[in-house]
Amino acid sequence: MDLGDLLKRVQNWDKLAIAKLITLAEEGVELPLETQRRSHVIGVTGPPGAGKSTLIYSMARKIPQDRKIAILAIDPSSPFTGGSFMGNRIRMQELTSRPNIYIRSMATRGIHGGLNYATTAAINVLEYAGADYIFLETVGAGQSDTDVKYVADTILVLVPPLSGDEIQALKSGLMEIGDIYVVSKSDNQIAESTYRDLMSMIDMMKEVKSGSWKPIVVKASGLYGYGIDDLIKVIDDRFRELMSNGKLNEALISRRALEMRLYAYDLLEKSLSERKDLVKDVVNGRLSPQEAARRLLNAGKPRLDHVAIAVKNLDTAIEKFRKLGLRVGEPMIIEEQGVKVVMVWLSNTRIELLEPLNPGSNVARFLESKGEGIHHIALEVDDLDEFIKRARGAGLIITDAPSRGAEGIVTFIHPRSLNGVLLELVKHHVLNE
Ligand SMILES: Nc1nc2c(ncn2[C@@H]2O[C@H](COP(=O)(O)OP(=O)(O)OP(=O)(O)O)[C@@H](O)[C@H]2O)c(=O)[nH]1
Ligand SMILES: [Mg+2]
Repeated sequence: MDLGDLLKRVQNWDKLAIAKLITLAEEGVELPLETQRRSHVIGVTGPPGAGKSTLIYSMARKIPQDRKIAILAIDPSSPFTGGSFMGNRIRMQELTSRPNIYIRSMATRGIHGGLNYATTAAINVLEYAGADYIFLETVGAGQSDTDVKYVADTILVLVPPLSGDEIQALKSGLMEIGDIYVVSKSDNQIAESTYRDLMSMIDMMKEVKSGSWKPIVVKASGLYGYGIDDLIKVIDDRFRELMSNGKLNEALISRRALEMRLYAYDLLEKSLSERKDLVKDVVNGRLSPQEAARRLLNAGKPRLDHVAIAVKNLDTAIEKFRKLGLRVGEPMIIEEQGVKVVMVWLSNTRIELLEPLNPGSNVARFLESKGEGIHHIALEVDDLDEFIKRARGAGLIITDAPSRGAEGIVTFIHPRSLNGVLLELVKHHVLNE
């Protein structure tokens, strides 16, 4: 089946297709999905055995069947610990048979115990599929909670019936991230005092927590279905508020940024293992760790931004580069420079293909006198003015005052003053500038 068909089936909430697409994402297949906000992503966290799974299943059973629900269990505890597994599995099987409910557990962890990129990719797939609710179960421990803040619109913290001292002893990180606190297993007698302790704790926190949403404390029992309708109502109120105040789109930005960060960590780990030589140089004192880090990331400047090739016919040139298996961008017309350009993306730099727009242009004259070939080399610099000063100091000729190019401010060093090479200097636009 091709990807287009698969995506269409995913958008029709075909559960098999959803599973297939998430598997592809887990395998690292690149899926440039455009995500429109429509799902309420709800992180459910709390200490091991707090009743998270039971509560989620109980809510899923009560949410109207015309709503689409996805449940992602992240880092589920081993099936062989605790007595909870069999009971959960029976409840889970009952839910998976409903067409509106999709359940998946994701056993993989990211580095430092945080979320794995597969999780964020799965959330994107599920939102794309049109889920109304996406429940994300994580064990309340360490990095995965910090990460959940970046992907969830709402965080439910489950606190089982505990004594006041035990609540104090809960990891402080866990007690600060909640939008909704649930005293779980509220069929238990101690639940009432846990509720009171939590209320007074939250009251103190309300003064410091900014924003219009004030954390709420709810009592519920997933096992006996008590308090579940109220909890669903609180969750839905919260979603309406997030939709009306624009927070839903802010959350999308932080989710996609986390996703990039997770992929970047992955690449970083890979390059670290391939560049043992850099570590050795740091150990020997030949390189500072800062410089080694820049080299590892290829982040030092000036860097080679692109090599430009003048061509007579852009379309036939594009064809050739495509056949080489390279990723070719969209052609752009740049009136100011009299050219039509397209970028060919390589991992560390780009090739720019230039076709003249009119016979009088610089590139047209180049083609006439020299024929097709390398037209210029472009360096990306941090401080354009400083670089120009240095070039002038070295007796090089700057052709024009810096002006706006396609992606930033550019100027050129004349080939006559630099061994026959036209050198473009570019300072990229900063996002939102
Ligand atoms: N009395 C009572 N027991 C509950 C309730 N909810 C869950 N339990 C029990 O608590 C145990 C743990 O429940 P789970 O729902 O698996 O808890 P969890 O937080 O998902 O556990 P982990 O994923 O292992 O961290 C099971 O034995 C459940 O039957 C409840 O509302 N009341
Ligand atoms: Mg669980």
